[in-house]
Amino acid sequence: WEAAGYLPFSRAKIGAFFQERPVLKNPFLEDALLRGYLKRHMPDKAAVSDLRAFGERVANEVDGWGRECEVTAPRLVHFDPWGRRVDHIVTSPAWKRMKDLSAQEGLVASGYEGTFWEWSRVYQMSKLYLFSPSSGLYTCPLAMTDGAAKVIQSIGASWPVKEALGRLTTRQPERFWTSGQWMTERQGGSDVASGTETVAVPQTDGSFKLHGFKWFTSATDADMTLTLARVQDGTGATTPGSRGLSLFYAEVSRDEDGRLKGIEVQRLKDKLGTRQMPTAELLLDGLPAHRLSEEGRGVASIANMLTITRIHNSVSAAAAMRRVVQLARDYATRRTAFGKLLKDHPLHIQTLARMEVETRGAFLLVMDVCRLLGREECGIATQLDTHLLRLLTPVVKLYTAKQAVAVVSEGLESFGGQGYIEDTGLPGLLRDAQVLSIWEGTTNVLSLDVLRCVARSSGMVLHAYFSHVKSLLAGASGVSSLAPAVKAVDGALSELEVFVRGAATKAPGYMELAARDLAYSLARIYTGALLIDHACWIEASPSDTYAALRWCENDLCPVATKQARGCFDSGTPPLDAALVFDRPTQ
Ligand code: UCC
Ligand code: FAD
Repeated sequence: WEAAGYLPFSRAKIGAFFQERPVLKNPFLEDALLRGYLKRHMPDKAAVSDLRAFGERVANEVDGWGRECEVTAPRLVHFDPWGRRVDHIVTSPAWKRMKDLSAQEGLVASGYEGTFWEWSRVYQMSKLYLFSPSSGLYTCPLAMTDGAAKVIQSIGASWPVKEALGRLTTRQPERFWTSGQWMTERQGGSDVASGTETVAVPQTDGSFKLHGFKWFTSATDADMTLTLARVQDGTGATTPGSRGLSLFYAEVSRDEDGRLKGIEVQRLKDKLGTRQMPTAELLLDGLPAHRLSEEGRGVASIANMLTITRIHNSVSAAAAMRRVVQLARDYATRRTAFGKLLKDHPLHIQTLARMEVETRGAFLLVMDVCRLLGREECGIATQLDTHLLRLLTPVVKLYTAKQAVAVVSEGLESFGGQGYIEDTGLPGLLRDAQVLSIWEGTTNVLSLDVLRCVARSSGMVLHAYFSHVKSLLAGASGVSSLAPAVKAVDGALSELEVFVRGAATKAPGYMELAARDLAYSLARIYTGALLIDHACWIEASPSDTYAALRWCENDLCPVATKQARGCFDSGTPPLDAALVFDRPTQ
């Protein structure tokens, strides 16, 4: 009976078929555009072989740690067993391994070593792009660490931050420090100028003690932080608004009893995503700090950090898209429906191709901003480069964040029901994408930043934009296969020029309403030009041309389309408000 399998109490049979999981292969080798881009712009053998080796490590080792970070979320221990307050944030062993790996692989350091000269940032960000979706969100502390290093470097590293700069940019794990970026308070994260209540009380030795409440502080296990506060005068008064804000440096350390010096961790946030990483509310209660900026120059001084973290955000957005496309592509070769593999269903492949076009566009836009950053840091940026970097930083951040949510969401659907199942690891990709448009400046706040930077440059920034897009298009003249794409970008650029010329005559509220569509137009037109430019490369593939053509089928200048429909006219806001607050009359 037993041998024949007729045992009355044998294990229930659950069928012989099991779905195959999508397999993560070396993300560097799998990425035709990344490899093509690097071959075209920095064909340095050392960089390429390092990225290939790192890609192997990501697929075979790091991705598992990332998963461990997700399932072993950080927790806060307020008290030790004997009742003493310790505020200890307990993170997973995998999270700690990520820190060591980040130092060893130079994920921050390589941005400062200058090994690849003006391409050092492209190299560093390419590595982060491979790392990000497997990093368990360790890219978040790395972004802030990079941003802090940039601020310290630009201010001039003297005591006490000289040592910190060395630690932020070292490759030695035992010396490596990460930094926080504590800007958001309960009254406001976008409107930092009105929202900051934290005060800095001067000490006799020239240092300060900070008192306030920081409402969101990510990767709070950091070793140091940059933060904003208002210096109190002798009477205890402070200056309101942006002019009252100064930038401070503080180390996160403990006293002999193991208590955090000048900090109480109120609680950890219970978040939709980014669960791998602790985000805390902090009471600053006499946190020892040093003022880094001149008094009242806090926002302007932390702007360098914002530039870097916003670029990191964009790298992570493009990386999330690339990862979901790679997995979906692999799955399409394994899963059968209606008698054939998904890869043989043209409608499914059309869906993946659309995701691929978005991913390619995002990648080229992000890398172009990294290229500009690298040029600026090597001191070889032209005026045009500098203007473009300032304009495109908020543009790339806001646009790629939205793309990432859309592409990753579509990507989850391509796995059918399995895309919704937690222990596949796939839903976390979507949850983590959702934050990209919120932190480091929301879409609207960054759209307004674009307007401000355009207004403050007296047209110079837009002039740089128009000339650069035209020069990219000029390189494609005579390439017949790209002609429809060139025509579309050229046409959209003319529409944008008309819109911008007319803007001077409009009431201030008009441009505010147009801000988001203007930012989207800047992103889509520029990306179209980059895709065309890449497709003109002598070694470009037919798919590079096809991607450019497909991208340019979209509405590249939504600000002109919406303007023609009267969307920004003065009659619109009351109608919008009436619609939003529409209620039954009785
Ligand atoms: O959210 C956070 C997340 C931490 C996790 C990091 C993850 C990174 C990616 C990881 C990937 C996985 S940290 C908090 C981030 N918070 C924000 O981003 C704040 C959003 N709000 C804004 O950006 C606002 O526009 C403000 C706060 C900058 C507005 O402040 P003000 O004071 O009203 O701004 P003003 O008057 O426009 O600017 C004051 C000065 C001016 O310089 P001066 O005085 O010389 O004319 C501006 O030109 O600051 C300068 N400035 C800038 N400069 C302002 N913004 C910029 C900028 N973006 N670039 C250069
Ligand atoms: P609000 O400013 O209240 O915005 C609410 C809405 O209003 C948004 O949709 C916004 O776009 C819109 N809005 C605001 N102003 C305007 C305007 N003028 N015109 C049109 N629309 C407008 N902050 C830190 O400092 N450090 C951190 O480490 C950190 N980590 C974070 C981690 C996570 C997971 C999250 C979710 C947030 C984190 N933040 C951090 C905070 C983050 O930077 C802020 O939440 C963000 O900047 C938005 O600020 P807010 O929450 O006050 O939203």
